[in-house]
Amino acid sequence: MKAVNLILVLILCVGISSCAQNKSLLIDDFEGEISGGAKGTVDFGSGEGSSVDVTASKDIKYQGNQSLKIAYDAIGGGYMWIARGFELDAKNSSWLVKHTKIKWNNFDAFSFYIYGSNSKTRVSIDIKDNTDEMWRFIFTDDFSGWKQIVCPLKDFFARSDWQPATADVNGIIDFPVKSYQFEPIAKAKGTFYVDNVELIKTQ
Ligand SMILES: [Ca+2]
Ligand SMILES: [Ca+2]
Repeated sequence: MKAVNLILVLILCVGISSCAQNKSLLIDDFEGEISGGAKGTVDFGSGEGSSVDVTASKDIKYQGNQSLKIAYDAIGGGYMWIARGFELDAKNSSWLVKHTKIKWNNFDAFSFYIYGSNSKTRVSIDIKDNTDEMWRFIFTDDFSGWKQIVCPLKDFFARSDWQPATADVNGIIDFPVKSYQFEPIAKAKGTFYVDNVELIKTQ
């Protein structure tokens, strides 16, 4: 009986450890209303001549009924942001999971499903940490169709061009992360789509 118990314990341990390695947490899926403004579900805007339009896409989607469609025109000297998360101006832009309820130590990367058009546009993905410090990861739209973009936390770098006035720039990604946002880097014009956003464990 002891040997059988030992085997059962071993099987259980292997099961638990493989579950831990494959752990992922869906934090955004872009189902439901997509809208801007103070009561919007997406916090987005632009300035200095750049423009952006954010809508739901029912035809091009990775999962569910829709994805987030981002049509951008980024000019030199302009700026834009498309953000989801907490403590944003758009009051209904929360993720599926409250950031303060997430066990951040269980994950080491953000993952985004992006539908590209091989435009060669470089797109910034910024995250805002718990000291309002902005961290940046950049991917290039050099693919067509859906692709999982994995952004290891260790590969984010603190933005040197701009930080919020409220930021404590302490050089550490402080948890919980509050929000993420996209910004295509000028000069660029095109469209990309975003669906399932997950926190994942890569190692
Ligand atoms: Ca979706
Ligand atoms: Ca920080």
